[in-house]
Amino acid sequence: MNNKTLAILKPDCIKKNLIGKVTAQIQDAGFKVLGMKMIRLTPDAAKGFYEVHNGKVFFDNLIEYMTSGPCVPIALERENAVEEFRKLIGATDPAKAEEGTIRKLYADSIQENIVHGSDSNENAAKEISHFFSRKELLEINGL
Ligand code: IDP
Ligand code: MG
Repeated sequence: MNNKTLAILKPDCIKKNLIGKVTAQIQDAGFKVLGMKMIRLTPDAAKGFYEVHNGKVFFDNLIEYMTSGPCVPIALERENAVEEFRKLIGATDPAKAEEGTIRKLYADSIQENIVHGSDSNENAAKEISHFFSRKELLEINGL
């Protein structure tokens, strides 16, 4: 599978009323939305999602931020989805992100950086299944 990735519009994106603008930029870049919902991460769910960062200095703040308000996970489809989506969002630190990327345009800090994108095909599959069951994705897309 190299045609799917998971985006999450993070709490700062929702607080800044940017759901529409960011989703439009994603769709304009050729991504098809397969699934989209608004959820609130519990601390345990956020810790599970970011388990790879457990123990890092920013971990506790990251969990606090990701549970501070609603998030919008979006399952996306496009050729070479993971890599193309990472290009579209830009570097983790918006100060280092390229002009025109979503993080450069809208993010305030390395923590509050508007959007998540999967970093490998393997993680994309795992992360999509965190928020959308296979059955649900098939059903909502009419298959
Ligand atoms: P990514 O989102 O670009 O893949 P990761 O290194 O996987 O970046 O980090 C996950 C998230 O943790 C980032 O998007 C950001 O919200 C937060 N984060 C990463 N590095 C730092 C840091 O050095 N300080 C504060 N927050 C960080
Ligand atoms: Mg990452």
